[in-house]
Amino acid sequence: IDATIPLKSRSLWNKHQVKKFENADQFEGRFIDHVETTLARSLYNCDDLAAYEATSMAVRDNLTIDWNKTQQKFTTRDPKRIYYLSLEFLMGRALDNALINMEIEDNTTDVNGSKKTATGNTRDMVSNSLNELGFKLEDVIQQERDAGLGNGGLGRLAACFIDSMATENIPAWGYGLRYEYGIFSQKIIDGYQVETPDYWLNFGNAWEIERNEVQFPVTFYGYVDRSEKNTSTLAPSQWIGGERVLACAYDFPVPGYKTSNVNNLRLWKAKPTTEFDFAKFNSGDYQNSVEQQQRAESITACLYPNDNFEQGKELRLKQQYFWCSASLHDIIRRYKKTRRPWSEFPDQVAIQLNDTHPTLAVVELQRILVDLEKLDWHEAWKIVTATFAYTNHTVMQEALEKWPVGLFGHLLPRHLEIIYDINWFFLQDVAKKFPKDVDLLSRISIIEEGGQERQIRMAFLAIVGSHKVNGVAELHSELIKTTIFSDFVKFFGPSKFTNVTNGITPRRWLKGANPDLDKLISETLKDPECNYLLDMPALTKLNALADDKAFQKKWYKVKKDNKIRLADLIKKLNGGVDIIDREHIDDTLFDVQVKRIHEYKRQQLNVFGVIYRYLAMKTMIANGASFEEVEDKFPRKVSIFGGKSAPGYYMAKLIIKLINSVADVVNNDVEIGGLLKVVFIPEYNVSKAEIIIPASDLSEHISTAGTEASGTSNMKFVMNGGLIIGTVDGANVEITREIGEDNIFLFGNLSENVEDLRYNHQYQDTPIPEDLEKVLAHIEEGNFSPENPNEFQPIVDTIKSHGDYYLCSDDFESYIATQELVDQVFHKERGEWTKKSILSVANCGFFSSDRCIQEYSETIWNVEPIKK
Ligand code: 4GP
Repeated sequence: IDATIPLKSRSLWNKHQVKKFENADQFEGRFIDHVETTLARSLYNCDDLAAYEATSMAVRDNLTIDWNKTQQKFTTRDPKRIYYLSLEFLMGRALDNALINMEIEDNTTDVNGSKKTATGNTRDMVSNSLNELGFKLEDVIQQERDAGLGNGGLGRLAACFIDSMATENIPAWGYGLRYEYGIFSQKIIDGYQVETPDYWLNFGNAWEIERNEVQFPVTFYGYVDRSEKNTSTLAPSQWIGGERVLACAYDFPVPGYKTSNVNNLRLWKAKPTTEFDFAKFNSGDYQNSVEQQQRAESITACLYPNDNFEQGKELRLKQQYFWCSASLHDIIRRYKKTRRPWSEFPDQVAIQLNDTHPTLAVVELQRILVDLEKLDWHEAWKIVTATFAYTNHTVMQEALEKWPVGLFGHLLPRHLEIIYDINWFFLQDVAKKFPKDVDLLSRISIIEEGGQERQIRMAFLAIVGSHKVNGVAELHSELIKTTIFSDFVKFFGPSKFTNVTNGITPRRWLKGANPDLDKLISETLKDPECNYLLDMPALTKLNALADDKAFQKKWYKVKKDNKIRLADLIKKLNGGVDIIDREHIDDTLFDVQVKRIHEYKRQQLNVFGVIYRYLAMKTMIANGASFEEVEDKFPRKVSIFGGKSAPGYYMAKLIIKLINSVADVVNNDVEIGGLLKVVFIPEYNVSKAEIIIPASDLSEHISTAGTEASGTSNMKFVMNGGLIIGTVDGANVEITREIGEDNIFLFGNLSENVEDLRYNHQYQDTPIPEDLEKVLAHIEEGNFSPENPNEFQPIVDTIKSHGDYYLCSDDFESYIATQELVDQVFHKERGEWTKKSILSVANCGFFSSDRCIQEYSETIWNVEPIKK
């Protein structure tokens, strides 16, 4: 639609040009406007929730104005665009982040009559205004529900990336789904995880703009017309669809830091079409046809709550196609406005596949080009493969997506034909290149044969359909080349495969989560405007202060205050009763493991370590040791856990119960005099992470070597001055390189030994270390489950009887020895500890997600930032 305003009317539009608030007074005006009109409230009934909504809408108004300008600029300059397709965007809260990122230019003048610039302190200004208006920013912020549209690492990475793309002035949009229900909320009842639905939109959502004008029909089921003259699957074909739904766009402005660039996150919601099924109506089945229409909305109702695991449900595939189809049509509509030929599409459009979830976009683009745009098959395929790039996030078999061809072909008959054709041409090329290697064809085929039913290997399809494939940390990127994708390296050559080590946004994870540390850093660097957040390597200036006693004191004060803030949260969650001993908070090591609960992440190893410590303390006491002697050997420590288990993951749920049962025993044992405490924080999410991470002295990243692709919370902890105990896995490797091996506590077997160790467990009965035997025996005796002594037997069995797949027994002794070293440095060499903490922050610059986006831009997308 061309809805341009005629020239003669434009002066009127310009006269009423909407303006951003640029100072406190204007913000206050906007705030009251929204309270009294948008919210229809008044000064007599404006509570914190209304204040949150009004503040958000005032801030959103500013962002929207910049959003419009940004999009107009992109339209005029017509740069190459980046589209980041992710089924998950784990955004957390938006208001505080927007206040940090948003710059305003204060248009009030100072005493000399010149304009004051109030850059970088929008948050302080809004905070003062809210005070004047009768509110506290901290309380107002608390009113916001987390946008939990993701499971864990993969979804949070997407959220960090869109922040960095906006900050780096990259013309990029994110595309995802607007789930009505985000990741479930976790209650802990009697120690067990109980899931309840997260209807996060209960109070509306001040950050979204519903775009009723952007709607695309999406079709499922049906059949392909293969009448006599339409026999070739390579020629334009007609798919006669069955079910039809509408994809409606909801936009979320994504502000960059210290730039007026505001990018877009477009999320799709499924709605029924307004088309009426006359056949049903005529047969009198009105009720049924309404119900069928309503079913459309179920497509975007809920996020699948699995992390590193694929369930293979039809509705999930429906979600994927719905999202890919709508996004591609939107992308193409925008491209077509430039009136360029199809051949230039890959020069103007780069699409990044965040894992295999959006791989259908590859097939959908081929379908659009061949069936609708009538391009020659091969010409189309050239365009497709030059457009897409694929990021792999895991090597674990159970997480690799596969779809049975029956289910797939029923839902998407034309797409199945196209996949067969893609595979056919691909296998021909493979056979040509390696004519003698007959096994290769079945290994490398996009279609897996041999099982009960043929399956489509989505990762293989993503590789064949992309021009670049990347892993997310060096070790991981090497592993995918030598294991799951080795045949593809052989065929395509190694240059198709690359690495971009993950990163995190320092705006949310340092300035937002840890305002005191941000303040200390900006004062120390004499950088009151916090420009360092755009140039994290500038933090290396802190190296010079690592030994400075006065600086160390200020540094530890920040940590201590953050520990108090966490102790407050834990107290609140515990019904107002303190678990952590306030008096000794300085001498208590906060040892944290927060992440999804998964056997490969080995929370069980951590609990075994806790039980070992507890039993060793009890033995000392039984042997007559004094409190001081016990404290000397096992100084004060609180082990903090948090994380959700997939609802259907039996073993992970049992691990949660074990942690809570151990906590019950340990925390109530007066004999150990409070030297050890165990806490499980329920409902771990982004906003809880923002309180937990800055408070850690030590955090645990202890996955079996070779299983954690990267990890990103490890980076968050380091950026907040927490030390790490970890295995040589994922990004721990690069963290060690950047901050120095003296500043990280590494332990355990290396990934190259994992296969042999597993083999030994299966065929040679590897002995279990004595200390671990004792721990397991204590569990088996029912000491943590007196009412149901066998409750935790399955956990013990994984190690004793089922081959200890995650190698807890192989790493146990070095884990315990390393924990002893941790105790020693924390309790006996505090200066050294604080030095390590300072050095961690000073050298964490590499882990800014801005660096990731620069790497993707240069090596994969071939795109440059848009300058002002
Ligand atoms: C996760 C990986 O497990 C984690 O190591 C990585 O840091 C993160 O992706 C971001 O790259 N993978 C998943 C998944 O969440 O479901 O595959």
